[in-house]
Amino acid sequence: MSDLTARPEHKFTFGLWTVGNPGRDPFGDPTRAPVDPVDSVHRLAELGAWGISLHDNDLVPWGSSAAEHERIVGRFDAALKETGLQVGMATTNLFGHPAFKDGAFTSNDRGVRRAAIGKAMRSIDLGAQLGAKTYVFWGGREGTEVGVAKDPRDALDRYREAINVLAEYAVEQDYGMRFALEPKPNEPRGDIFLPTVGHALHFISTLDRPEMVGVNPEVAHETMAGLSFLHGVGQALWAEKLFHIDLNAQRIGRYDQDFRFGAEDLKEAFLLVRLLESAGYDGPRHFDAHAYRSEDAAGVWDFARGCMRTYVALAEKAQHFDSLPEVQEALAAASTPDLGIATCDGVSEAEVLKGEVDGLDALGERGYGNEALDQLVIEVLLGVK
Ligand code: GLT
Ligand code: MN
Ligand code: MN
Repeated sequence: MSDLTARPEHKFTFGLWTVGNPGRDPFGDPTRAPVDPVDSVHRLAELGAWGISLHDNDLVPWGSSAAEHERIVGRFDAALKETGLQVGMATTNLFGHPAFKDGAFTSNDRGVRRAAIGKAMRSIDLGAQLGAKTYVFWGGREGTEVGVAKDPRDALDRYREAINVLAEYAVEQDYGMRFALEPKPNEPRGDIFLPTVGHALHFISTLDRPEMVGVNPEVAHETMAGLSFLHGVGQALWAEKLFHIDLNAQRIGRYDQDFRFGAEDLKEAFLLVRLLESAGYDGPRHFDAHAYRSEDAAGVWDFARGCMRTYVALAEKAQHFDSLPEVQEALAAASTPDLGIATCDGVSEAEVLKGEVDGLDALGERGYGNEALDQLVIEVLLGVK
């Protein structure tokens, strides 16, 4: 039996809101008691996590006085120091307050937009104080149900303005932070701006400081849109923009399920872990998921342990898979390594390339062995190979 115990070097992190999720849904009340963030720090450290992430208001409830703020942050910081847990990323709650009902950075109300930027600045200060080097922006309310109410071009101008101002602020304060934008297609808004990794990557290229901003893709979000998460992450890596990642599980076509990592589509989870590990991704493996609503307090820690064990197991399976000679043969039969070779030497070859069109009939004869290759993935996952 392999040892699937999580260790800090695996760089696993959890949001305070994930293990602290009380099991509320749109149809029902909480099924679990609130969790003290300090307890979450201790429990996660015991389970072998490397770090934690937070929204400003996960830690300091909205409406706390300055004195309460100081006391809460001091107590939390002491727990971090005691356990050695890091803050892998920080973010702002720009979705919970009623004022953000029409959006935060993209609200039609200029006053709301200004307050949203101010709230993010305060929250960036808090993140910096706790040592966060990555700052995430999930624009959950940045969208609309009523297309006629917002010109998407104006909304993108305002979104860009907010990120530019905040990037400038973080640089001015010398926080040494990078930003990561988290795409999502819908929920809680009917349609959200920057719905996919691809939209976000292009948006980043239009910013004042594009080098400082990357993406934070989430399994559930790309999958909700019916897209391949593997390809989304692949493109983010290719663009050198994978600054952070939200791991969980999701079935296509459902609400945002945020299930335990690996709980759905194990093959996609395997391919994802294999990609992250082989690409040398060195950021936090962040679980943005929560326990089923049916769980009690103990079930929450089963959930957290499960996310990490599954990741470790899949990383091990990926290594095993690639070490099998028959897998290497099957990859060669599929010409997988050939895709890494440049296709041509430039236009000087034009006449040769045109001549090669005549070879298409012969080229159409071959098979790619993909059935056998994919079956190897399944058999490795089933533990029979
Ligand atoms: C919220 C959302 C997540 C985001 C978090 C960061 S909060 O739970 O569903 O996907 O990552 O704001
Ligand atoms: Mn997320
Ligand atoms: Mn989600």
